[in-house]
Amino acid sequence: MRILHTSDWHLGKHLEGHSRLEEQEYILKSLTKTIKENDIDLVLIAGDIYDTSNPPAKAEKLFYNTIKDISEDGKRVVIAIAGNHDSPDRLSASRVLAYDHGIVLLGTLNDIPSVGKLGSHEIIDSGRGYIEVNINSEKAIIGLLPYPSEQRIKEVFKDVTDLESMQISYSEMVGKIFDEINQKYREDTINLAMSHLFVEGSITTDSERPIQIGGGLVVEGSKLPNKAQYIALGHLHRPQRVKKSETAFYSGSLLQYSSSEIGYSKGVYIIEAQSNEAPKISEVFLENIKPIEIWKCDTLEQSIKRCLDNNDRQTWAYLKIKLNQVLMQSEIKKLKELKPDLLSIMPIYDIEEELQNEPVDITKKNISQLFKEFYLSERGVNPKEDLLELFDEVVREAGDINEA
Ligand SMILES: [Mn+2]
Repeated sequence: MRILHTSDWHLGKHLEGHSRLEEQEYILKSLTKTIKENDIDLVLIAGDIYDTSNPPAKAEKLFYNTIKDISEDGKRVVIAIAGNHDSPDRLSASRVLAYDHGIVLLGTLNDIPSVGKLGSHEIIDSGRGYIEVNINSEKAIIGLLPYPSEQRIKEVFKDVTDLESMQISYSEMVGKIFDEINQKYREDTINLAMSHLFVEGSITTDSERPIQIGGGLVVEGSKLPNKAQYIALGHLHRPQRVKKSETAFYSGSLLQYSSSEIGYSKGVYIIEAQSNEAPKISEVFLENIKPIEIWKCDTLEQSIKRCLDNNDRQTWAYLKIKLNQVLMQSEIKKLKELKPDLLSIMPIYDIEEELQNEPVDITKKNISQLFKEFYLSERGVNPKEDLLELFDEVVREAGDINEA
């Protein structure tokens, strides 16, 4: 069986107010071509299909058109699960219609796919967290755990009355589901799993909405189903194999979604799997049609030239300019006209550099002076007089309280 693993499409996502839909459309066309050329039998989409729980109509249209095109009237099986950005109900709303096209859409663990026809293939068995499919006379058991939010996973264990007293952690709850999945796997089947979660020790970027804040929703690698031959994960936008695991991979996002994703290529994984054998895994890179760049310029003139020179190039750019005075509105307007794909213009004032280079003995400065310098280094301009007065007032009041 030839499987393709992708995730984190984030359809409808904006970058600093700019739509990425055109790029998403282009890359999905090219991905569909890759899928067809490589004779893929099964496509796994590991969550974050959309960027928000209420995606724009254009994003939904792009998703439906794409999966319909990929499945080629049910010739190929496509399975998509909800990520932390998706609304589970919205993603799976059309699931009943989708089976005919060979498509399985799963919002939560409570969605149990129906046994029966799946395009030209068949779901032979299903239950909480798994399906068994027959695709071109090869059988696969696929563990499926759509984004297990804390609330959704607790829901699963609501009958376990002494959950609180057992003090069972999030990682352990997820582990219990994966245990159930592990027990379904057989020697005569291709054994796979797919989920959308954060596995301990993985590398993050700036464009994921963290689900691991405070360490609460981190899953230990040892909890993943160890009998799975391949585990397709979503959430992290940098493609990577999970630390200490031979079988679990994040495919990464479809496009660069932040400037922290500049240094490496986006991709998908193709897995050639047979029962009872280690699968062959290869990475296919996705074209970077409109890269994000950071331009550092020493003067306004240099910035204007840079915008002019790159006007025709397909690129997004964060512009950083060294300045010793505030940028005029007319100058900002001019730069944006020359390069409409400027994501932001960040002035770097010389004063800021001076502040950074000079060791400061803060004990020798009063708090009002420190506030003024901090404001200047953050905003690039001096705080207004009334703001300074307000700050001093707050400091005075805090002082009064402390003394009281
Ligand atoms: Mn994501």
